Amino acid sequence: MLSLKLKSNPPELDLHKAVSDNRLLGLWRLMSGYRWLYLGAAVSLAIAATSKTLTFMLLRYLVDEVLTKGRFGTILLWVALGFIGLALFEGTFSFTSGRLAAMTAEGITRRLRNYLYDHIQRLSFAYHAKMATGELIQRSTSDVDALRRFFSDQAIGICRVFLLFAINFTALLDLNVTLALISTIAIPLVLLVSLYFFKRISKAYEAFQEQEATLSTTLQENLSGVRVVKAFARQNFEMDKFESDNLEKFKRGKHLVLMNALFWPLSDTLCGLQMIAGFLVGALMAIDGTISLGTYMAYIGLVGAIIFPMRSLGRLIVQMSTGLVSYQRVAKILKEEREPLQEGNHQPAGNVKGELAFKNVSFEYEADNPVLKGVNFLCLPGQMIALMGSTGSGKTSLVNLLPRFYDVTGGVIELDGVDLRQYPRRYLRQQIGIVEQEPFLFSRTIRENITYGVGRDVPQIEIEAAAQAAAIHDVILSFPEGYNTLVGERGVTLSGGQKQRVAIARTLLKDPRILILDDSTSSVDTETEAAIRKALEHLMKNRTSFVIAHRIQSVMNADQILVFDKGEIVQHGSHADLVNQPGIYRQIFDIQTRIESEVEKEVASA
Ligand code: DCP
Ligand code: MG
Repeated sequence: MLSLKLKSNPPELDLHKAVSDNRLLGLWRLMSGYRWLYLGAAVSLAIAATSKTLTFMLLRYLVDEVLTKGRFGTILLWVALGFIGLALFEGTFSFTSGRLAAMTAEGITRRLRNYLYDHIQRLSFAYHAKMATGELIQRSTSDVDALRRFFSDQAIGICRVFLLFAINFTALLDLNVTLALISTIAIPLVLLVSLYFFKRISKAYEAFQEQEATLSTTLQENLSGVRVVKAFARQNFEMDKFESDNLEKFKRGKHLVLMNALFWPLSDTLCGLQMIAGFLVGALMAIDGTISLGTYMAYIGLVGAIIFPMRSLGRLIVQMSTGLVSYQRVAKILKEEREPLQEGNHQPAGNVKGELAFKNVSFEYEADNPVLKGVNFLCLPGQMIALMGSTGSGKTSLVNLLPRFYDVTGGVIELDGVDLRQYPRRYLRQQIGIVEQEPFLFSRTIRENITYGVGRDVPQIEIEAAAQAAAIHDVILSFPEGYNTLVGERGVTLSGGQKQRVAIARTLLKDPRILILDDSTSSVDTETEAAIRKALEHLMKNRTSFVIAHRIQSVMNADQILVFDKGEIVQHGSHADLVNQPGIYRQIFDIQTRIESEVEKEVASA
């Protein structure tokens, strides 16, 4: 039964609901499904501890009742067997207890890790925009590991402390009441010292973890931004920054170690003094005959057994602070609301038609800092809308409203006459395809990257058709392993234009009704641009398309061109309309044609 349970997956638990501001309650809930197992660990521990204590009691019996009274013979054999039996019991059950505690801890953290991974990818865009990746990684690795230690060592350790204390104190009382009380006199003192350090070490550990998160963010950003670092030859600057973060971590680590270094000898000294006092009193009592020799010998063993938990109690209380801090840090993520994917009552059976109406739309990331203001336009199904405008004018923000990465803060966007907010996000996102300027490809095969969003087995013919339409098929075939070539770290590195075309193939396969192309052709050479433009024309056919571009050539064929400035539409019309009126569009047109004709002239003269 036990092994069955262990092999299967961890029991389901909605950790978002189970999270609590009360850390102990939260940890208790985290154990759901594992409490019996943990109880098993505690019971095994109790058996092991009792066996150990009984060994000392048996020792007293041996000295006082057998040896002193000169009773040899079979009784001696029984006593010997008793010692062996108790030793076996102690060994077996303390092993079992450790195993069960470790299994509980592994199970709980495995479930927690899986849940966190899933939870994090379901949080909103806004959350990911403000939360550093390194911080999230730190919390789902190092902090989760601290929680594992909490369950496998610390919580069961506390349990052990109380068990050992209760059992051995009972045994001590049985030996001699005065002696028992004298041997535990320092306990309140040790507790006080522990509590004093608990708070300080908690704080020091929290500061340390925070700094470690900062450091891993720095590292992670430096690695993903390594091109920029190299291109700007900023290695020294980055090194200095890392060094100063690292120094700060070192300082905080030093403080943490100092706190521990102060606490442990202090509590050890208290415990040591306590032990010596006990031995002295015990010896005096044995000399003047108040207690027997056997009692004194058992007492010496038991004192060790009762001082040990006292010593570890302090340590455990202090170490537990790390588990509690880590719980708090993980709970902060668990507490975040997920982005609802299904919410919304308008879900047409088939695809949308793709008519979009922006009615006085405004949007802000932060209160009182509008990024879009009073945006009005109507886009008919299948039309191509081009967005132009200086950087930061709100183009990306506008298209991010369509898949509801963010929701409008004023006005309304209607899709086929229905408020966008009535559509479930999941459905909307199935209807919309996005090709970003620097598309992200996974470190998987090209085939997996192309079929990423489809969610079914796609026949090779379909994949190749999409790749052909995206003008990337021939490139893929030129790789030794064709469609099975790995992309990224362990495989081929694709150029920006190639990546884009893989992304276009990916979007073609998805076959969305609405298409968003963000800056898709601004960063490639003319030949690639021609190939991409052809691929894009293919992609845009019969779909409502939003194209963000900087080149006039990319937007000339659009049904409507919207020119943005500071979040407002300042010009709106077809290429023919806009080129004939004064304004930003005409200026861009003039500049670009002038540059082009100059380039042509130079090429001709060369
Ligand atoms: N902004 C923000 N928070 C975000 C994203 C953007 O506060 N998560 C701000 C930065 C800009 C404004 O919103 O001031 C508009 O940003 P956009 O990304 O929408 O701008 P564009 O896409 O028009 O600029 P570019 O052409 O550079 O892509
Ligand atoms: Mg943008």
